[in-house]
Amino acid sequence: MKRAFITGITGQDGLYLAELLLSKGYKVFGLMRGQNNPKRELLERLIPDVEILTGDLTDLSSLMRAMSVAKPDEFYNLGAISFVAYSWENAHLTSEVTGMGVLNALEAVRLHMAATGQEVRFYQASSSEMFGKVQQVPQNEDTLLWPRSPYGVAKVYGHYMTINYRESYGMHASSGVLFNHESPRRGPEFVTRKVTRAVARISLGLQDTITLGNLDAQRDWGFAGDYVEAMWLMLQQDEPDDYVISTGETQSIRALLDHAFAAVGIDDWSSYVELDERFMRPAEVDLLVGDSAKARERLGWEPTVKFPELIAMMVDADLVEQKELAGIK
Ligand code: NDP
Ligand code: GDR
Repeated sequence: MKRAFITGITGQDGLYLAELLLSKGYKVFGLMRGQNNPKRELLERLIPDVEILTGDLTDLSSLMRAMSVAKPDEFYNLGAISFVAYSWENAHLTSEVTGMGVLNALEAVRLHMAATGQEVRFYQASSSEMFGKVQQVPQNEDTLLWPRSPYGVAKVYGHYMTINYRESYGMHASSGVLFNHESPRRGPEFVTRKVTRAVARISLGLQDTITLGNLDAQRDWGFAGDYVEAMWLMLQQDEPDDYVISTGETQSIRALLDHAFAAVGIDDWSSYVELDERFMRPAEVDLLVGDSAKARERLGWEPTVKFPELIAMMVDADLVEQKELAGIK
């Protein structure tokens, strides 16, 4: 039985990845931070087969302790402060967790391998946010990195540190440069879920409007369930490498609003949407569209869910959740 260790187990991707690995017969361990993490209950209810180990990416000794219990064949480093807007307000903390946390994870793996002789394959959750200022469209593995947020800068550090450990120590360390991916499990602070949840509430008469920032930004949005499959595929290759994972199609926030409101039968959303400077960013990433030809060729990976289907899936799930919360039959 293969063993996997996942940091960020309580996040969107951690949940999907744990389900995928369990379905493949893995024994799965997940790192959970905090003394009384409110997400523990959700994790235990959704995926009771995951063994939870406590620790924090900023605490190397906690990672080493977790490694000595999990003894994983595969280490997926998904833990991060992942909300870009928050990273300006907490730049130092973001650098510690999202940047230096990768170094701690790599060190925990390297030291465990040296002490036990066990081979551990490593996955780093890199991000299209590293491309930042638009240099080239579509973006691929060779595109110049020009991050535009403290989060993006921290991810660049983690990305190059992963490459460095591969080159310095011969580690099987791969970095997935994943473009935005969403699902009904997406955190409500991210724009897709913020919109699908608000649209569900507006259609049920529970809310009047939604307040947003920049409606012109464009993102290459895919389905999280597809993207965790790519993570696993990377660690099944003989050689470690870096891969862009994307759909190759981009949509604006306006298009997101079109699809989400259409899902509840509203064609003209203008009276429901308000704009507020508070949701504008000090530096924006204007256009993301990925070229995942390398992953398609070498990993045989393909996205299966198109954008309209993804947004409809999220609105449907939010309708169910909001009805339940409001006691609507
Ligand atoms: P989420 O924000 O949903 O999950 C982040 C996870 O990181 C949570 O489990 C959180 O735990 C954990 N975490 C936060 N701080 C720490 C810490 N100090 N020590 C240990 N764990 C910590 O992110 P996603 O699931 O969406 O993304 C997974 C990874 O992929 C992240 O690294 C993200 O930056 C990256 N990524 C995501 C993309 C996307 O579109 N979703 C695209 C590209 C990259 P807690 O429950 O305690 O808060
Ligand atoms: P992003 O996702 O920054 O791309 O990072 P997010 O959904 O937060 O923003 C996408 C775009 O929408 C614009 N926007 C708003 N965003 C939010 N959150 N709230 C708003 O009200 C709003 N109005 C407009 C933003 O300006 C932006 O252009 C996500 C995260 O998952 C990262 O961890 C990951 O690395 C990248 O995707 C790839």
